[in-house]
Amino acid sequence: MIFICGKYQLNLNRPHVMGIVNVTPDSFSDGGKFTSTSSTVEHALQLIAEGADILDVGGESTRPGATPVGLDEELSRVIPVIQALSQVSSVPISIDTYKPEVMREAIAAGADIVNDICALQENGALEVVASSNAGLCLMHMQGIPQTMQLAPSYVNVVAEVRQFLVDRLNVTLAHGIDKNRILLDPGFGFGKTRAHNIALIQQLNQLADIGQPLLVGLSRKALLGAIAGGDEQQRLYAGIAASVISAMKGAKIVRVHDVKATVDALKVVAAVL
Ligand code: 8Y4
Repeated sequence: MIFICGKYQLNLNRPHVMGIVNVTPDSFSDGGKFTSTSSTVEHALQLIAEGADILDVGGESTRPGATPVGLDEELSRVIPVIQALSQVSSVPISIDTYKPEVMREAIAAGADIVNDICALQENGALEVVASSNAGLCLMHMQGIPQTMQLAPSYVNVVAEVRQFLVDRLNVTLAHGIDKNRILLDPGFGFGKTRAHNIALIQQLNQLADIGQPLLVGLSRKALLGAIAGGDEQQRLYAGIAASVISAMKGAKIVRVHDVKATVDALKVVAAVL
């Protein structure tokens, strides 16, 4: 399976690792944009050295209950990082945003992939991606981040997530975006209970059979804490299990904080697959 994104072509015949690059105000620096940009770029280069195949740059937290950040603040966080990083990165850069203005400026600054938790449902988002050569990840979410974990509800979570992804894939294809530019993602933790998340992992093959490469994100998420215990910093081993199981069940890309450990674990998976 091939994934075309910007100037890159990834051969997804082994599991790939997307490293998470959070761009949030740096409490250790003087608060200046330059210091936070350079320390973020350094962290991103460290993730490449650890074996990351893709970097995912995000300026707004979308974890349950997080408050949204304004457009100008998001732009001022991520654009300088993408500009600097794209000069020195040897791997594709993804922009984690649902805002079409951020997508457009990030692509102009050198981003190769749009990672959209809203699956291009914001007005104008489809057009921005269609008028570029960027790759794209379409993710499922029930509700909105502020309230999505209050009462997630499905009759058949796997069938409903699958239908949503097929529908968004078809809309995207109808806008002229080539199918080898599109990744699909069940959106673990985005309006899903523990039982919903586990059903989706168990039946990940039903999503893989849509025929598009799957990206999954389970790194440090509450599901892992609910299963194995521990706070966010104590979920590494549970996260490795989740990445390994996902890759064995057909996920082509895993989005993680802990790149080195995940790269090693997925080398074992690749040797077996
Ligand atoms: C601790 C650390 C607890 C992080 C929760 C979190 C996904 C994603 C996110 C995903 C895709 C997160 C931007 C949520 N998750 N994009 N983004 N797939 N494609 N929470 O699963 O990491 S942010």
